[in-house]
Amino acid sequence: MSLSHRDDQKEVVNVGRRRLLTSGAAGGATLLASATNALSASKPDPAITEIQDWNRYTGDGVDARPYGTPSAFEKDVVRRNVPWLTADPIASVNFTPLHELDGIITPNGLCFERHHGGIAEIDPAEHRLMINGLVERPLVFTMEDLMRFPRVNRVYFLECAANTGMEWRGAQLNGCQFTHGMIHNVMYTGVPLRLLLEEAGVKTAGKWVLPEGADASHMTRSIPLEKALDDCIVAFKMNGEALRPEQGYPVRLVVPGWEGNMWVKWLRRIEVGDQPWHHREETSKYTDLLESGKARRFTWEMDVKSVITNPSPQAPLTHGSGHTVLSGVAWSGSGKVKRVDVSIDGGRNWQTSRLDGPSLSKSMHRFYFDFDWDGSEMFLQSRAMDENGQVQPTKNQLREARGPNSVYHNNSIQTWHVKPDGSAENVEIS
Ligand SMILES: Nc1nc2c(c(=O)[nH]1)N[C@H]1C(S)=C(S)[C@@H](COP(=O)(O)O)O[C@H]1N2
Ligand SMILES: [Mo]
Repeated sequence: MSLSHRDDQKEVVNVGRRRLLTSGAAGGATLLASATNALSASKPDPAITEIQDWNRYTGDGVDARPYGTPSAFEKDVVRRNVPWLTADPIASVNFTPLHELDGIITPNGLCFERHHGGIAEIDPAEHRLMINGLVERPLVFTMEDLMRFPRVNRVYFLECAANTGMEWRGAQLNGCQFTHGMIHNVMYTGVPLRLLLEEAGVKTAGKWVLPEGADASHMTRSIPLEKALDDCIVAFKMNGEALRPEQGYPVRLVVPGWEGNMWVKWLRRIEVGDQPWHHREETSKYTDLLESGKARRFTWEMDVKSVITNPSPQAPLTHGSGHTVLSGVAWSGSGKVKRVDVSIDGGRNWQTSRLDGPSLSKSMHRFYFDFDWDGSEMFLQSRAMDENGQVQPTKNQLREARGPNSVYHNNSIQTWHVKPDGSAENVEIS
């Protein structure tokens, strides 16, 4: 897309439309007097009085953008990585810009990426999914075969178990994109894994499944058969279109509510066995070493959690005191979020926020807290509760339970320190 002037194009003069826009702005100003700038006749606003280029010239035609991309003014709304976190960008991670998003769906191009061996670029015509091991009939599916099974649409969050892991010992990264951005929330279309396993016929001894990725990391994780038969999906679409290569094109496993590592991308094989395999990603990784020297393992479910996305360090308050919209996201791997409470004074007083949008099990929920900011400093916190009565802990409660050395499954309450100038900083309250 080009933002350049195009004087060769025919001028569009639309005085009637300009009049309409002017009176529209004046009417709107009465709505939220303190939240808008009152129109002043003495200082004409060129945004109203001048004809802008986009009002004067015709724009791009329908052949200019066969696959649409965001406005050039949204160029900072991108995934970001933290170079010092990993040795190289291949076995690495980038983060969803949560502070730029609203509602509950993560746009495909902004879903954080986590891969251990880079992005596999797979030709779907050459891709196969095998089911073997303790089954009556070992099977191989092409993508075309998969498309002939009955399919379902479900919205689920995927959170990496390491999300917020860098914050365990103290406030570190300055922005919810970095502290909480290893999460995305997507509508998947795919075939229930149960249907494929039934087609293969799981033998009575079969109690576990091992999904395997076709990428260079050969990602494998042990999943109990009950979960595989319950709500797992072999998905080929995200938000209506094909999975992106970085999300596992042409097919990935969806393991609702459970840690992201188990959602094997570029899914090529599912082995059925009688016991867990104890592979790398469930022994040396994705386990939590406690102070006793013992480690927690098989910590599959993601705990109830929330974060305020606006304001936050990357999204300061720029409008001064008065009407303020505080917003954030909440989720729980065990079901729906029932309530999110918000504190502006570091947890002394709590008020219940307004949940808005679909409330779906194991999906992100959006919350808002509309209030009058008096312009003094704030310590913003949010605390989510799910339908099963689980409540987000404070950081100290979490450290008391698990010791100082963990990385994974940090679902503790986040604090942003908002200063009178509206800027925000990641802090910890003890
Ligand atoms: N094949 C394969 N699957 C994989 C991975 C991988 O490196 N290879 N990474 C896992 C991890 S650790 C996470 S958190 C999620 C990330 O999914 P995303 O890239 O769609 O955000 O994919 C999981 N599935
Ligand atoms: Mo992960």
